[in-house]
Amino acid sequence: MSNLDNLHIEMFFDNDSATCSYVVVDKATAKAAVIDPVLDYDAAAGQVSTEAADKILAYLAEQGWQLQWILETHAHADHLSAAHYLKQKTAAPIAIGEGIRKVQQTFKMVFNIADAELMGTGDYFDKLFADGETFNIGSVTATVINTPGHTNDSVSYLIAGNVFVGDSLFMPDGGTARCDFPGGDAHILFRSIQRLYQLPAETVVYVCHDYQPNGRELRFKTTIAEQKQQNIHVKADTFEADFVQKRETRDKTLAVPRLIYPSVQVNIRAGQLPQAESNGVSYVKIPLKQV
Ligand SMILES: N[C@@H](CCC(=O)N[C@@H](CS)C(=O)NCC(=O)O)C(=O)O
Ligand SMILES: [Fe+2]
Repeated sequence: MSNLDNLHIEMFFDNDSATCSYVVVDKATAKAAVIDPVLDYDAAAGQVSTEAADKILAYLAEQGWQLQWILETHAHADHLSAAHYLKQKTAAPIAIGEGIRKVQQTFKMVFNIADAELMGTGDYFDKLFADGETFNIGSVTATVINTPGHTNDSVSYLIAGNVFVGDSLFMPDGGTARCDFPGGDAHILFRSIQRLYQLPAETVVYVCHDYQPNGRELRFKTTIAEQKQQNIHVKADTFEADFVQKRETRDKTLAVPRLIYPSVQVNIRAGQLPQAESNGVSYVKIPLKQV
């Protein structure tokens, strides 16, 4: 049997943040990876909970599959990651692109985090992937493609003819992700998308968010060919300058994500809550700005 026949992909949707998390399994060896797992968070109450991650754990247990990797496509700014929780439960390592160092350093400054808690060297993560690095999910080879632009650390995972692009591309009618977070750059995103567009036309693209434009049904899976023909921001023949203008114009209209502060502070720590203070309680900070 080829790698492709052995592979099973299951999507788990988080309604609150419109996030698509994935379980990718090599059925031949029963080894699995989870991509972009979500930790539930009630912002008003400051309550973290694990329903979404527990669903993934229950699914893996039911199927008899063993978690080998916890993969992040980037440090998300709109939801908390369940990576640390899943690592506690399964002992699987947490991996992300090596650009996380830059992201940690940026937000270490923004949130004034002490060296003792966060160095900005990729600490908290078990594995930092370089561009082109390969790793195994059971007997299936996965390749890391650096796709920065939405964030400095954005990567895509190419797994046996399937590519998990994080937020570098949405479904064709959703276009692309914003590039206005610290470290974001529309020029760089355009070049990352050109790299993805070099993949074979039939490569299946799995997105990390679907905001269901115009109220259509949920979609999370397309192909490189379909993206090149139909993506509303970047088609095969789109010029970089035109994309950048469209992206930057749209970014000026977007509100700050609702969960950006808690998300970033937790996710640069691989889903771990900030160190508890002397009373045993963890806090997230909000840097206040005055006009
Ligand atoms: N309304 C959402 C927005 C989340 C958001 O900004 N998502 C990013 C990806 S992390 C994005 O690129 N959105 C594109 C868009 O809204 O056009 C929230 O508050 O969480
Ligand atoms: Fe994102």
